[in-house]
Amino acid sequence: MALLPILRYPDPRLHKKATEVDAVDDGIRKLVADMAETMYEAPGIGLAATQVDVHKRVIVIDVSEDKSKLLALINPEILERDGEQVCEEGCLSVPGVYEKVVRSERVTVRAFDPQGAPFTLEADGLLAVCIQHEVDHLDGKVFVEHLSRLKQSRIKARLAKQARITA
Ligand code: GNR
Ligand code: NI
Repeated sequence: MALLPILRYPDPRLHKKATEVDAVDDGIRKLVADMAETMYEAPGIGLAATQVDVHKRVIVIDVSEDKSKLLALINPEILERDGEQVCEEGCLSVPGVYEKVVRSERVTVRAFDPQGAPFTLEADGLLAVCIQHEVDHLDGKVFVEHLSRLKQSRIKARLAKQARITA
């Protein structure tokens, strides 16, 4: 297992569209294990491969209280969406920024597990938010892109300033 460095917004690599995994092999299983370790260590409730500069359609999620329910989704596809919810979101690639985003309340997602078996999951609440947030990453979209242009430029300016201070 290994901890992977997480890309920080605004990094152009966060806007690459990830490609489908064509075979769930040991390389993908190692990526899932490393991403899970990186997510738990951060700590976060989800991580998309895009955030660790691997542009393959792989996400890990664990929204459980005791961090005991790891979900790995390979080639996730949102088949159905329903309703609306507003959640204050954060992102490991946008540290220190928390903003309300409107998303679907419920989603049905189909994906492959690390054994290569297909499964379908119905999710609502925070899990549904997290699935949508992570699938956005795979499509090159960071949550701040759901906010107004003004908020986006303020966030960019703040993070650039912070990067100068910590450099
Ligand atoms: O750790 C995370 N918390 C979170 C809170 C509200 C909505 C979405 C998230 S996902 C985030 C981890 C992350 O950046 N995943 O891409
Ligand atoms: Ni994120």
